[in-house]
Amino acid sequence: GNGTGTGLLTKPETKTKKPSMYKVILLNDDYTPMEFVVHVLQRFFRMTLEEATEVMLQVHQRGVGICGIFTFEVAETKVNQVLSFAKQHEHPLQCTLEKE
Ligand code: TYC
Repeated sequence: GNGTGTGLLTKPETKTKKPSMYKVILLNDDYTPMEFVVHVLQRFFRMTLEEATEVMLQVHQRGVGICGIFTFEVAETKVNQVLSFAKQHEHPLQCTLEKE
């Protein structure tokens, strides 16, 4: 149908399906420097300094924060990039996926 509810016969739509979306969640800890978290948010989530600072403070104050919402493959890649980068710099920063 064409979604107008007229009851007119229309060509069936091509079967498309919205992909499930996943939140990338950043977790607070007591050791990772605030500036490092801000840098991670700018580098991997393309945030401005202002946006990154806001998300970092949210995580610092509330324990968790959302970095962004992506398809599974992109979200999984972002999580791996953050964990790898944190490990390289010997920070315990944790990051995970959550189905929306
Ligand atoms: N709580 C950390 C500190 O006081 C800062 C921090 C913020 C760490 C966000 C992790 O995801 C995080 N240095």
